[in-house]
Amino acid sequence: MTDTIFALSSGAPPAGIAVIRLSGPQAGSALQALARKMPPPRVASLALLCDPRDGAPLDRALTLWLPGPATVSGEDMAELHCHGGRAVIAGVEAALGAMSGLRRAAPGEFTRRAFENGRMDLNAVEGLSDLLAAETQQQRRSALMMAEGHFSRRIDQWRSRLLELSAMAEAALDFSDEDDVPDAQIESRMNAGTLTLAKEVAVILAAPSAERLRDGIRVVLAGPPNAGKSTLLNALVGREAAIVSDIAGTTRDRIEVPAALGGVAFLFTDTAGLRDGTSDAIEAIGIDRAHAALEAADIILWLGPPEDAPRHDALLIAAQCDQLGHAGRPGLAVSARTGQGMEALKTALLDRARSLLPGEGEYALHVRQKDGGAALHYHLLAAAHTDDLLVMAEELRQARRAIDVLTGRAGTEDMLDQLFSGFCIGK
Ligand SMILES: Nc1nc2c(ncn2[C@@H]2O[C@H](COP(=O)(O)OP(=O)(O)OP(=O)(O)O)[C@@H](O)[C@H]2O)c(=O)[nH]1
Ligand SMILES: [Mg+2]
Repeated sequence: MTDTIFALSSGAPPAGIAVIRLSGPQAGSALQALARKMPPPRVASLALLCDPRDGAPLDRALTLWLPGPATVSGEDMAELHCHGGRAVIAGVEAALGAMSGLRRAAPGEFTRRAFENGRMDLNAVEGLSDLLAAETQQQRRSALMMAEGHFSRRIDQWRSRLLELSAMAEAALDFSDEDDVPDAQIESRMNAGTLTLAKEVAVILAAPSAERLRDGIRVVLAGPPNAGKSTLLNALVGREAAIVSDIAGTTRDRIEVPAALGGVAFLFTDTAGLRDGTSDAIEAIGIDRAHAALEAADIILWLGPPEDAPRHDALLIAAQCDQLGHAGRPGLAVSARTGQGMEALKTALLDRARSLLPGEGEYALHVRQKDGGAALHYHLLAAAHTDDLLVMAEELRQARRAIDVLTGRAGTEDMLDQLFSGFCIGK
């Protein structure tokens, strides 16, 4: 029989209230043993919890009895909302642990059971993981949509249409051995149906990146030595993260500083000043690193001459405008010292960031989901562009497999282990 698991699901004690959750076939009998009565399902009921071993009172708590399968884990569940003191929690947990068939949950085990019982697919699990880690409102919005299953439901719809197309292909193949072909146009009708589906799936490929949303939009500050990059970085992130001096070549390494502006997560990178022919070996390494950072940048703030900008979409900054003015210098006039132009720069950054992040009612996708979507799209297109029924049926089979990977129906066990172990205990 499956173990019944329990864990403290609320935050670290001491706290006002501690929520201990149970999930598994013995959740009900364990609750009955502690509370000495069974509350009606899904109604919060006050009870004096006593240790079944000696009858000693443990705590007065609010109890919930949630019979499965309509629960988050898909199993019978119970919740004990106790006082949040360490000794209370330890006492209740010790009483639970002494019952046979009950044990402490591993990290993410409640969610793993939800996944295994088909209550959540892999996409919803990832959304939940992102929701627990969300620090900005934008991260929260996208993760919540994912956790609530918006994307999962869309994939389910694609899956049923794909199954219909597959069934048509297999049926047509069966008939093709016989002379009286029931539908002469079957291939072209199937091509059209598959192409429509492929076009819908293509939205996955263009979706904003969840990694970018989580880790921050990568903004790289670059330009010649002494341009004022480090000073500008410090002004943007609001602290002295990088050393500033009037010695050219002060910054040698990449300095990465995460910061949220206007509710959006950014990862700012300060780089070594770019110049040719330095004789300093360490500075030369720094310059190489600066080039590598520029390659991976989402947004470049370029503080040098416009003609030397590393990319045509770099945001041109006329830095130190309090001292150098901006006549004849294209770009946004900014002074990190006086604050002139700083608001305009932040607005420009947010405008650019918005195009890389999910808009209202949209969600971001992880590399895993995009890769899965790309495989699905590839096989659908291949099926849409062949008039050979055998090839079509095989491509549709591959597409079904890609969908199963996307939802986690087909997945490697170690990937799942890694995902669930990233959760906290009690989730
Ligand atoms: N007046 C004025 N001086 C500035 C401003 N920004 C930077 N400076 C000065 O310019 C000098 C160089 O600034 P840094 O921020 O170290 O320049 P950097 O581009 O990081 O230089 P490297 O790290 O050597 O490549 C320092 O003396 C700063 O105080 C500004 O907006 N106004
Ligand atoms: Mg510097």
